[in-house]
Amino acid sequence: MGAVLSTVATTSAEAKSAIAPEQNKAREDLNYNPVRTPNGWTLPYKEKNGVKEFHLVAEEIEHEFAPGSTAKCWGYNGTTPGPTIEAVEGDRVRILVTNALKEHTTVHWHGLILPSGMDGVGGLSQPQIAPGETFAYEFNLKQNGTHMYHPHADEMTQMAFGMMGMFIIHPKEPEPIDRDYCLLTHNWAMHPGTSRPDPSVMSDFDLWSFNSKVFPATESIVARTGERVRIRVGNLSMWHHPIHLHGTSFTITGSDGGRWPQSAWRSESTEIVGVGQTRDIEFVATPGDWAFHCHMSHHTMNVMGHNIPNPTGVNMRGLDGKIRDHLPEFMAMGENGMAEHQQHIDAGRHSGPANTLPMMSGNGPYGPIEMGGMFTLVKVRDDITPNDFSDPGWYHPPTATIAKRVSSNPNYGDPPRKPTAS
Ligand SMILES: [Cu+2]
Repeated sequence: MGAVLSTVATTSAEAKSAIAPEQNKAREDLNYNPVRTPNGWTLPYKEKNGVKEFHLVAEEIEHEFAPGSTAKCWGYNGTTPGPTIEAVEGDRVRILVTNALKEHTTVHWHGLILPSGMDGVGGLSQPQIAPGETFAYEFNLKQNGTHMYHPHADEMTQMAFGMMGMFIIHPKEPEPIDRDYCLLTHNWAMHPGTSRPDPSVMSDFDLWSFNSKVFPATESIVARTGERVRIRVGNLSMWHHPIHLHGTSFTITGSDGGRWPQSAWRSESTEIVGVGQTRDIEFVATPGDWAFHCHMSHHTMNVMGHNIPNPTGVNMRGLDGKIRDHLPEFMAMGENGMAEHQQHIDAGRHSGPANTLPMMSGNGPYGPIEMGGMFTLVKVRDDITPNDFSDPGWYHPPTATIAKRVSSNPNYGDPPRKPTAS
C-alpha cells in the first residue's frame, strides 16, 4: 500500500511539472499535432512493451475558479478537469486508476469503443475501486475523435465536485490543423460564502466554467492570422451550452465520432454542445480579440441570487439608508439596469460574501467587460510564432475600424420609430 502511494506521489509530481501540450516527445517528433488544454495539461505516459501506460489518481484537491474563489473539489492528479489523455488510433493503452478518495470510484471512458468489462460502470462492468486500490484498464483504441472520461460511481457527487477530463484520440494520418484546443464545460453550485460545491443542485448553478475556470481566469485561445484552428468542446455539465464565436463563421467538423466527412460539415456561428456530447469547431484565424462563450446569458455570469425581486425601474432613493440600519453594507442597485454592478465591485464599494466571485468582472482596453463564467477570448495576431501560446495582450485595431462616439446629445439625429396605428 505504502509502495503504491509513493509511486503515485512521484507520478503526480512528475505530471505537475510537465504542464505542456507535449507528452513524452518533443512536439516536432510527434506524428500528430498535440492538443492544448487551456488552464489544464496533458497526462504524460510511459511506453511499456508497445503499450502506452497512463496513471490517473482520483483525489480531493484545492481548486481556484478565479482569484477570490477557491474550493475543495475532487479531480485527478491534482487538478479539475483531470489531465487530458492523448493517444493515436490503433494504440493499445493501459490506464492505471488509483483511488485516493475516501469513497469508491471507477472511470468510464465516455464514447470509446471497448470491451464491456473496461467500460467503467461500477457494479455493472466491474467491482468498485475501493479507497487505496489501483485498477488497470487496458484496451485498443479503435477510433479517433474528441472523447471524455468521468466516474460512473456516485456519479452525481463525483462529477459535481469536478471529476472529469478529456480523452483525445488522433487519427493515424495527420490532420491539416495548425492549432488544436480542447475545452470541457461544467457547472458548479458554489453557494455564496461556501467552499465546497453542492451536488444536490439541478439547475441554478453559481459558476459556469471552461476547463473548471471562470472568466477572467480563463486562458485565452491564441492563434496566428491565417492558421486553421480547431476547438474541441465537451460537455459533462447539467445544461446544454450554445457555444458562440465572434467575428467568423466556423465549421462544425467532428465530435466523438471523429472528424466527419466534409459532406456532413455545417457552417455556424453558434453550436449547441448538449450534455454528454462533444463538438469540434474549425475556423481560419482572423486578427482581433474575439469573444468565445456560451450564449446562455446567465452562463457568462458568476455567482448571483436568482430569487430577488426585479429592481429595474424601481425608485430606490432613500431605501439604502433605511436598510443600512439593519445591514450596514447594503447598497441598492439595478434601478437602471445591472451594469453598475461591476463598477461598484471594482471600486471596492460592495464587498460581498467571503470566497465568492462578483457576478461580472474582467477589464478590457476600453473598460469593464461585464462577463464571468463560460467566457474566454480568441486572440489572433499576425506575428505569433507556431509554438507560442502566450497571451499577446490586447488587440490594437486600426483607428478607422473602431466604433466611435459621434454625439453626446440624447436627441441626436432623427432615428425612425415604428409608426403607431391611428
Ligand atoms: Cu451555457
